[in-house]
Amino acid sequence: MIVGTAGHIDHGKTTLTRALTGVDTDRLKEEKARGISIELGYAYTPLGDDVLGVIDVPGHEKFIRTMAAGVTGIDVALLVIAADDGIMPQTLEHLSILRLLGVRRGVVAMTKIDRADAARMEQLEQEIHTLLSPTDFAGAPIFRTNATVEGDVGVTALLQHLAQIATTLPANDERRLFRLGVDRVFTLSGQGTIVTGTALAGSVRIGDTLQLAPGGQQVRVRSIHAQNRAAEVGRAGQRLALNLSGAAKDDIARGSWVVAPALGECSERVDVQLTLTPDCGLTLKPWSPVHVHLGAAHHTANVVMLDDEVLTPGHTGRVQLVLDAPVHAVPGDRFVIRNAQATATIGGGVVLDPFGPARKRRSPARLAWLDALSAYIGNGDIAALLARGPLGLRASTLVRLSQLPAEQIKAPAGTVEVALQGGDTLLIASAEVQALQACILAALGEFHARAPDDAGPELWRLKRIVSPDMEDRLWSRLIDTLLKDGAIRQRGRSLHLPEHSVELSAEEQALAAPLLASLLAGGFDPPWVRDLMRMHQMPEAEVRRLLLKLSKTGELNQVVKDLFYHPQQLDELARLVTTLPEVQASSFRDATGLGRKRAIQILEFFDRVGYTRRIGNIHLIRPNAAWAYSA
Ligand SMILES: Nc1nc2c(ncn2[C@@H]2O[C@H](COP(=O)(O)OP(=O)(O)OP(=O)(O)O)[C@@H](O)[C@H]2O)c(=O)[nH]1
Ligand SMILES: [Mg+2]
Repeated sequence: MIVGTAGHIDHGKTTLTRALTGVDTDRLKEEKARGISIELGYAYTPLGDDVLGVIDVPGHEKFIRTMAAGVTGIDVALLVIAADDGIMPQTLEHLSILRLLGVRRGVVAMTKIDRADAARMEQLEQEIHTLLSPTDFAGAPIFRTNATVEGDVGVTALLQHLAQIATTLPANDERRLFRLGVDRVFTLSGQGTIVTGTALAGSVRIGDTLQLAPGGQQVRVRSIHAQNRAAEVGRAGQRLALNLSGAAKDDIARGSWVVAPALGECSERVDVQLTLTPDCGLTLKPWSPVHVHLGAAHHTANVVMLDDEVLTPGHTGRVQLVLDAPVHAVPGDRFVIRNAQATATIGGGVVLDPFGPARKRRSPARLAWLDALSAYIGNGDIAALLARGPLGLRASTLVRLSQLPAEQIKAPAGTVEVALQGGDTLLIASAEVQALQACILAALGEFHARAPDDAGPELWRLKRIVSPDMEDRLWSRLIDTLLKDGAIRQRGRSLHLPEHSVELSAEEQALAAPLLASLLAGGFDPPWVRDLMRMHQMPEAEVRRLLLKLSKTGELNQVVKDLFYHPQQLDELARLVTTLPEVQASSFRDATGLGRKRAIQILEFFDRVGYTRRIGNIHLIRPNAAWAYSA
């Protein structure tokens, strides 16, 4: 069990910690000289079969950041209030931080009772009860202590009470993947880099590979101390010291995380539910600057509103925190925010999506997704998450969000799985698959209605119309199924509904055959409509009409007005594109032997049909956008 102290400066937190554990946590020279705590102190003592770990925090208002880092992951708060001084500003601020971070169990020590009379203590107890009554700490017992004397009865009673709480703690969640929030890093000569922190989930064994987040370096666990004892395994809820190989001390800092590799991804944008305290005296507006304390990390951030345009004191709303650096977080993680000057704690809340988007942050789909994450944090229901991921969810994303190993994630019945490149799997509800197929059919119908003379869109062009964000493998799979079922058909590279057809009469086919042959023979530089007119002694309008009709049946492609390419030649040009290290007008011109203008026209055609995408002067082949669609 881990207890964290809290309370105003000089109220006796460190003295009480020493009385409980026998350990003096004020070890720094400066701490001794000034008689105040500056750094977090750690002390351990046996407690029944268990070990009691005490994290002693500094009370000075300048060290709130250190305090917030210290109390993440504690089981029980020990609120220390001096009998003579009573409730003071950091009593209130620390209490507020404990509440915002979701610490639910607490006990109170009224210290320095040798400095107050009975009436004063009675009165202070009343004040403490009043202070705690609206909180989770309502009714917390108050122990009267004088920790400066040996064998103080109050301290003994407090220790007994803590031992009793230890027997009632719920089992820690070891099913989830390992996460440890680092609050200290140091090197031991001859040993390497040691990190300490509280394991928030999972377990770790000697030899395990973990990852730094942020940073991404893989590290190996050389040895473990759990609650100050050498151990083979470290578990959720314990304070651990991990000896890591693969990372230097400078790679890690307080606020870093050491996590299972599947949890390593970090983000600078975190969508959260934020509550401002009623007395914070501050209204948050778009891009308001704040300080964020998340785990043991401290960052500055700007606020992007997701619900209303402002957030007023005492209210809760969803915002995106745009942080100064990437952070590790999981849904349900608690955080505290302080004002821009870092002089007051103004609120806090719960992480919803650790990977907030940069665009379309407040679209209905996003807000519904955040709703689903809220529900998920409450009930752990993955089906609800899947139902809200209209384009499916990657298995790796589900692992990252739930922190459950892949084999423990049970996709609900009726989930369709699509293998993705790189080994990941896309999970999507079959109802969503049907809805997407309906969307494709509707989009094709609209396309035909708008362009009745067009054969139909190419595969990737249709995807851009229906859903540019969809995983390409899912798209291929949907089209595959629709083709197999006969719900859509393919002609050349065009997709169309069965009822949409452009037919050439026998007479037209006879006239078209020599035109097609000339275009094929023309290679990369086929004849224009006017040339064909001369070559085949046909009226210009007739040639143009026939070629347009052929392009509607997919037998030709119009690259620019009056210039048609045979699909075989386009296939070859598309193949040439893949051979270029960088596809630009000049390199493509050189590869094809065409003029610059024509090279550009062809590349623009490839852009238009969705084979390539132009960024600046470069045309990138769209991922997975195979030129010739093969089911
Ligand atoms: N008389 C008396 N003095 C106490 C008691 N507890 C602590 N003190 C004294 O109060 C002073 C401050 O105690 P600390 O334990 O350092 O206080 P703290 O809360 O840890 O202070 P910070 O960490 O700086 O916030 C020290 O001189 C202690 O000896 C007590 O019960 N009775
Ligand atoms: Mg102290």
